Amino acid sequence: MPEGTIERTLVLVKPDGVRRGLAGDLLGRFERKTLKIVAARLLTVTPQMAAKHYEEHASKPFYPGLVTHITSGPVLALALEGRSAIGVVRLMVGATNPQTAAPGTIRGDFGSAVTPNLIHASDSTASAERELALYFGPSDYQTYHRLDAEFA
Ligand code: D4T
Repeated sequence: MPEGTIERTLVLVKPDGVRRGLAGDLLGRFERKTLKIVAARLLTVTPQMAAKHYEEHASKPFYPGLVTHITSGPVLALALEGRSAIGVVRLMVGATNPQTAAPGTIRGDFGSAVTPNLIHASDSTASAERELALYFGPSDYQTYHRLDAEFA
């Protein structure tokens, strides 16, 4: 089985996750999985950022509610690095609808509604590049060694 290349992905703990006090628990899951935090920021997403972030959904009926939710309070933005990080994080996050997300996934364990579904994670290399650039500049990234990760 190939080990997978080192990738970076964007995770947002959405306002419902921050308001519920789950930011630390969710970040801890990624750290324990040996994903490395290479940038982090607590911020409130502006309507302009939300429009860019969710541009692919602009024509969908749920778009206004999605933008209202993501701008409703602070999010914890994380850039995570690791082998096949994009796919690994998507697996850990689970299906979009928490009611059908598998137990053991973040949405399966903690969620109950589809708009406040706790967390966002990039779904492809192209999305990760585009989304990371919305939240982080080049000087936000840190370089260090994780003691427990074989790639660190
Ligand atoms: P994100 O992009 O937030 O990681 O979610 P997913 O990749 O799992 O799901 P998505 O792009 O299809 O949806 C983006 C975002 O829209 C919300 N949503 C989605 C909603 O409020 N109502 C809906 O019916 C759907 C399909 C939740 C996630």
